[in-house]
Amino acid sequence: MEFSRRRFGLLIGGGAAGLATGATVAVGVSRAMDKEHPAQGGRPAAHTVGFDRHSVLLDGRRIAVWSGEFHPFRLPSPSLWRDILQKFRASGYNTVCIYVSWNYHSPAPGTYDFTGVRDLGAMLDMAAEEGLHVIVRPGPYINAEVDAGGYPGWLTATAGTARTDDPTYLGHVDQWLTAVNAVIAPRQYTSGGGTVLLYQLENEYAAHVHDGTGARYMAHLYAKVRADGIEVPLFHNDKGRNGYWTPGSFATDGESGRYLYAFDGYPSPDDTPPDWGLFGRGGAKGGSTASPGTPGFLAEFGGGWFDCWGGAEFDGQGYAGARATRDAAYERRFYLTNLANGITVHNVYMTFGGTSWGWLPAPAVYTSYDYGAAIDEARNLTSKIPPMKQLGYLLATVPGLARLDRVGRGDTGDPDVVLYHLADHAGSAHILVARNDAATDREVTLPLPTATGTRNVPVRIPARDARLLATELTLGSRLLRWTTAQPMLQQKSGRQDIAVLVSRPKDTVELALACSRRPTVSVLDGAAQTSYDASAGLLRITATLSGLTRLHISGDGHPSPLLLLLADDDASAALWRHDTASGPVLVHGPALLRDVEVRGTAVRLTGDTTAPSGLEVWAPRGIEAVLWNGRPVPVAMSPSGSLTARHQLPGPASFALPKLTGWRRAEENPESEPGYDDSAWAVADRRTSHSPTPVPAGGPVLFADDYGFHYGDVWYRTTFTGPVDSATVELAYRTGTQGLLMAWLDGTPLGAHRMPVPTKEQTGVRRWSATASFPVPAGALHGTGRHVLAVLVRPMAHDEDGGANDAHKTARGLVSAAFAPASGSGPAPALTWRIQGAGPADPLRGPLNTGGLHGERAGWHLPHHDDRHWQPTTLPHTGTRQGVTWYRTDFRLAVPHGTDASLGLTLTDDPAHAYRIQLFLNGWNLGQYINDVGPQHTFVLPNGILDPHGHNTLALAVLSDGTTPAGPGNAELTLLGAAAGGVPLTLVT
Ligand code: IPT
Repeated sequence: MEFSRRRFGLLIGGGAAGLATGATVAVGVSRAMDKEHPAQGGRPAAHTVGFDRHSVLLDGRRIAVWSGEFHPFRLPSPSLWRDILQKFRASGYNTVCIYVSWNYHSPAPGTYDFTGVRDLGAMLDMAAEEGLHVIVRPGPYINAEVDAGGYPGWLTATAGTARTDDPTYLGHVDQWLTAVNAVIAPRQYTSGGGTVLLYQLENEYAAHVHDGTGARYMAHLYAKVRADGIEVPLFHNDKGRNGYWTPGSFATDGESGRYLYAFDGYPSPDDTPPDWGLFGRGGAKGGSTASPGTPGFLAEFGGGWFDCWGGAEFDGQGYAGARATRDAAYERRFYLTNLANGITVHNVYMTFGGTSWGWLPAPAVYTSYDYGAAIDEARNLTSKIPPMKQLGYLLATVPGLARLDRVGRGDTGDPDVVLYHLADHAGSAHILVARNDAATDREVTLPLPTATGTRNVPVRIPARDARLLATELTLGSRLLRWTTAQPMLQQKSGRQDIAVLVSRPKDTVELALACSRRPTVSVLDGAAQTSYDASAGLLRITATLSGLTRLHISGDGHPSPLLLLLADDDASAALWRHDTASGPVLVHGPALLRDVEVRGTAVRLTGDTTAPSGLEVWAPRGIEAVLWNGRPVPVAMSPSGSLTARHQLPGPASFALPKLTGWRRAEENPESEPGYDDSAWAVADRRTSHSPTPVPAGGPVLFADDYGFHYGDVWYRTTFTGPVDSATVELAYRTGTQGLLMAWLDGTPLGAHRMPVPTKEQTGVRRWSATASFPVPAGALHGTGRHVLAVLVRPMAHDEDGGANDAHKTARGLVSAAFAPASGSGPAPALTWRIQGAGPADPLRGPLNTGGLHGERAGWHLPHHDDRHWQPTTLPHTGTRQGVTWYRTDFRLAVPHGTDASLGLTLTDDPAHAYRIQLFLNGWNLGQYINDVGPQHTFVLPNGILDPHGHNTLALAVLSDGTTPAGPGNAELTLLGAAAGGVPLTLVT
């Protein structure tokens, strides 16, 4: 945990990291790269990552890889990465899967930055410290709803078709891979320096599958990555179970035994879960035969879905809508089906979605990438966590689940209820997954296979839900003959065996435990009926679940008593297991258990409470004392054998958020003024472009990317002399959805034009373009004087390149601009344009932080900008001026120490007002608000960027199109979550 204080940035010149000549790489230096943890290089591998057709094998040990997706680049605050990683591990994941977005790390060709919020090495080290394996996916193409699908802006202006074997493109790719692999290679599990298990090549590459190009491209990537010292298994995520890029399909050597087939799936909530593994129909492309030699591997499986501008995906409900439709039942129904189908490498995309801050978001999506995921954008665990945890803990404590053999389908007597029957290959257990595909709850009688014959047991399965049942399951030294409650975990703590089984609140569950001797049973908590059948040697238990039902079972001839905990989902949300060197620990009560350390006779727990909570600890033998977040907690031994706190742990302290007042206001867009000096701007005089957007006949090229302006707003100016006999000026432009253009003639607004938004049916058409046609005011150009036409374009982002057709190179900015000649007059004048966009990349905040507004170039967004001469104002504010106006204020926060508060900025106004805001917190561009489009009103302000104990500066850059009154309306800080606990915070400076 101290490493973040030791970490520092270091610049390595070209070649030092094995880069192509001239490249500059800045990397963080951290544990895995120092001499105690040497990098790879010639010595024998410390560990192995292998696999067979059933699962991944770590050092020969079978493991189900249960992974969640998290994008560090969507949380620009490294100390909070640890928060997310701890929440992953506590929630039952053993692996985190990350994309690495090339554009985030590369402001210019040959320059790669892995420092600060881009410190990939630090993130990988943290994952290792937190006991998580890592799947890395550095592209080069990632998609991921980010600008250009992760390609750097500068790559949009280069030759060579991307995602092919074009040598120019591959030259750039190799430079990126060299840089990123230098960070990853020493942190592989095999090198002993880290926990990187698997590495993805490319992303959902469905083009050029059959024409040779794709195979050559994939083979090149394979060889390059291997040459860079990546020795763990590689894989590709097929866009569906198409059988694309299976082992042997592209690389001719070296790949055997070290390459996996994986695929992605994003079913919608009312789909019937697909059978694609053990229960699939097979065939050349599908089912279990897509890659018979490798384990079932879902590289991405929907844990939610992204929403689009205007809230199109979830009927304006935003991510609450995603979470409501892809809910806990969705997770059980699909993920348990995946398990039943032999999927043993399973990654949930997203588990924490985060924020597409700055100019990261692809055109379709807005700033929040919450995704409706199990952990929300404000870092809160949601109601989607319990199913994840229940399954994750089960996989961790019943290792046989990493290899299940198909037995067949059971008959449920109900065509809507599917029953998968599997057998634990290593043990005696039968695992059953029962799934209700109907939109109504169903009560069915399930035939459960036991060693003593079929047991018919009644089970209620809610609409579109599923559960896992088991028979002949070993619990410590005992055998559970059958259970209709889903096993969640088993462990031995102290002198007793503990087993936890779960179901929905109010479910009646039935269990039968093999007992050759009549046991002594006490129901310690809750209501349960038990009966002993001496002739069958069975203890039968039924209970209707409410909270945590506890039974203590002893005297049945086994060395240890058994504590049986029957938890409903809510109770399971408060149960946490953690492995320590002294043995497993189980905790009940708090909102989160982050870490456990056993020292002498004390167990030191760290974690969070979100309300006053009980605390109960089942600890290894000999533990007498409990500390919670460093403070001793008086405990007593409970009848359940736990150390139970005598008093509740406190919840978070309450505190007030300041009102945002003291606003100051300044207008800008000096670029629209005729007298503005644009002599330093680039002349837009290029004749050719690598963009697939046609250059208008006769040119010139006006595309912003061709002049090095890749992110945010772009200005164009042309100076010409009159007279011009024209009634309109025609400005053709491209921006991606929700883009905008404004024009001024001699400083007078001509108007604004907004990119027409495609209907839901048109969303597949990505290359939005439009022509703004503004009337020239009568007589404005009749004289012989000098005139200036100024145009501001707000491009939204580059298209993604899902189809591998260079869509990311589609033009942004003006395409053509001319006065339409009046009828009967001569040709309109040829215009020479100058162009200006974003300045040099911010070395701290990266290349995607700012665009080309005057205020951004002049640092108006930065905390130390002197705004004393700005005009004091209050919000809400209304005005109809066309152009750019900034608002700034400062506020102090005094969040109590020890409280992890997650804050947001909420903007609201009359939805008829047409304006948009880029919001900057302490200089960081944390999002774009479009008042009359939405649906996002609340923007997460991550701690680290936000100083919760100090002074903060907010700057709003408002673009108003002059057609309606423009805001900002109301702006206020909102509390999105608070916990007593959290991780140590380091400010990002
Ligand atoms: C798949 C991509 O691999 C991933 O990057 C992301 O875009 C995700 O889906 C959607 O959020 S694309 C697939 C759904 C066609």
